[in-house]
Amino acid sequence: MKDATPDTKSTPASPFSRRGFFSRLGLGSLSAAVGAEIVFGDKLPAGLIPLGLAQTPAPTFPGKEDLTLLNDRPFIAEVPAHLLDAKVTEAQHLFVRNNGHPPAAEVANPETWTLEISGESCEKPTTFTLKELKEKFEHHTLQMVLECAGNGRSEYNPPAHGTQWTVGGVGCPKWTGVRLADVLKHCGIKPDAVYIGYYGADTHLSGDPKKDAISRGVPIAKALQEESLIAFALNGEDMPLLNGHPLRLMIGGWPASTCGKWLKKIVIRDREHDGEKMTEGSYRMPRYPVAPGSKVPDEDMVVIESMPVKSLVTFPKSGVNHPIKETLTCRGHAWAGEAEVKEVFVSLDFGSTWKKADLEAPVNRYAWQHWSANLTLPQIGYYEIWARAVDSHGHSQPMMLPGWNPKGYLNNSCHRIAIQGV
Ligand SMILES: Nc1nc2c(c(=O)[nH]1)N[C@H]1C(S)=C(S)[C@@H](COP(=O)(O)O)O[C@H]1N2
Ligand SMILES: [Mo]
Repeated sequence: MKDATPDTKSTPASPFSRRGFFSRLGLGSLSAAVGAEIVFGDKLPAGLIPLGLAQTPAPTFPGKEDLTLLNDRPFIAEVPAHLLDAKVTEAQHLFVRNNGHPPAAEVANPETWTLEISGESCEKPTTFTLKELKEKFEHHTLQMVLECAGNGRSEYNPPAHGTQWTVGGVGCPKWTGVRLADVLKHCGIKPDAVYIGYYGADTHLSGDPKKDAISRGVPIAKALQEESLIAFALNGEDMPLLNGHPLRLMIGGWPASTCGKWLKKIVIRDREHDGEKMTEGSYRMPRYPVAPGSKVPDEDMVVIESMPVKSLVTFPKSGVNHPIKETLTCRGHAWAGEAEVKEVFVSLDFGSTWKKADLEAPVNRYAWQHWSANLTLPQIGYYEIWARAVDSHGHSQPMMLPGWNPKGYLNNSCHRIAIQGV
């Protein structure tokens, strides 16, 4: 189950947590972070976090101040569930998952940006300026969920290596761009095409220019779907630099790792794309259920396609008080990868009984759906609100964890929040 405590989570000191980040700093940097010299700093036990730091906001990024930092280099930050309450996720509340270092702002310049389409299965390799792309092809706007396949990873046990996401590696803004299909068809798709792969302008953490931070892709049929976009705007404006400005891929219902940011090149491949993080278990699940902690041979790990059914309680905020015997209208969103959400249920009694929530249709395919339900707290005390969505194939979110997997992907267990009846 997801974290039921208020959103200021404090996980054990993993190398990915804020605590882990501070414990790696030297005394000088610690003093700088506290804002004053630590007078008896030489006596500070190794790993002890000065209390003063508790008041210091985590280092963050302009425009992303409300996010919770999960890692500093590369910058990775998630959003507390209650800040995802808006139907359309605001740019400042969209999570960030970087695998490398983003390009400098001067490099991510729409005036000089180009996109190359090439690859062994491309008939007419072409390089477009951003202006040409925008002029040549029709614009489309769609609201689509972007969710990291590792969202929810922090709950798996034994722990899976990687960013320790709780619930906030997801968002659903409006994306505007040109259809990937229109651009690929313009450049000619050879009959032997099976996959596309992307390359971005970010740099590998090692600084080695020959290495890519990430270079993933999707089968050609998915690339040609009408919802697959090469996006240049988020909610009608330039997207934040951290989310891929000036150009990114948006692939609906699949892991966000297929949505290449700072998009410089798309290759049409005659085989499954073999770029960075396509192979060796990355974004792959065992093809059969495995016991927690098992080692799974690479050949039994298959590429993740559709994301699973999932939901969030975005109102009220976890940890708040609510008067007893007064209606509490709770609400949130639900989404289901390639499928549609058919029903959402809420429970106030740890899953013994469930009440059906009102559920809206998606504004378009791959957008999340809004749900709401009226609850009443019968007496003073502690409660949890649990939400559970069911998709059009009849798949339900598990109340506890889904099957363990080596990389900790696809945790779609029910979201729960805490509430006090007063
Ligand atoms: N060029 C590039 N594209 C990328 C990444 C990256 O590190 N570099 N990260 C991927 C992953 S793993 C995720 S979850 C999403 C995150 O998108 P966001 O940072 O806009 O939320 O971008 C994907 N596209
Ligand atoms: Mo991701």
